[in-house]
Amino acid sequence: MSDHPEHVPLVFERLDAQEMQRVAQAVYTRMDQRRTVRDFSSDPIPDGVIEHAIRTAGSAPSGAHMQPWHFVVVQDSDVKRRIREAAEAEERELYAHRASDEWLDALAPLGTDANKPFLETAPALIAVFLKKFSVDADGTKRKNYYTAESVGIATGFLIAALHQSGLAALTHTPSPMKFLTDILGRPAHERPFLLLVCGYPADSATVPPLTRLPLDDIMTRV
Ligand code: IYR
Repeated sequence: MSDHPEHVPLVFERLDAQEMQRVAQAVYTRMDQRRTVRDFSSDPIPDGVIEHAIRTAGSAPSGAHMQPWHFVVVQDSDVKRRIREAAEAEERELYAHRASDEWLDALAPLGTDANKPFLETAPALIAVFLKKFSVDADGTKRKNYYTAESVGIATGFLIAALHQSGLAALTHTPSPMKFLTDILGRPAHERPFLLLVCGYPADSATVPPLTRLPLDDIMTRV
């Protein structure tokens, strides 16, 4: 029973223990196959796949249910080219001047540099924006809460949904990303959060031989 008469009954399906264990393991096995990809094919993405992944992202929990996110899907070649040019200009600064030696050493195993051809090759870029506040239809401003946590969770949902749908993605964070606000014409109260590059891996794609920390290193029981 709830003290909130406007609330509605929860829809929740309990699985039996065996089914839970099977599903938990299957989800882990599938998610553990996800790898960040930096070499993309230009093959187009079937209609509706990105839209559903963004619906999934939009189902994430958020502070006071303010849903402080906006997703811009970029498929136009000219806009992708402008984003690539602006991102590479920032990345050249980063690799040549802004990044410390410690940072460059940490990046070395990934084999990254200032060249970002995937920003044009990949069929879709999803620019994720964080809204410090929302503006209602009548122009009223509403403050949003825990925006970084909320948008981070939604982006995790998005990456998982793209992977489950059979697409590869790259979390790209050229810094600073103000150029995304300008090129994509977003309002000043939205802050670029990150850029997700989406598509199929190129046939020749390789990935660094990363390992994941074992459970004992990432989990403590008390
Ligand atoms: N934004 C740069 C550098 C970079 C930084 C981190 I932390 C990475 O995990 C990967 C790259 C780039 O995209 O090359």
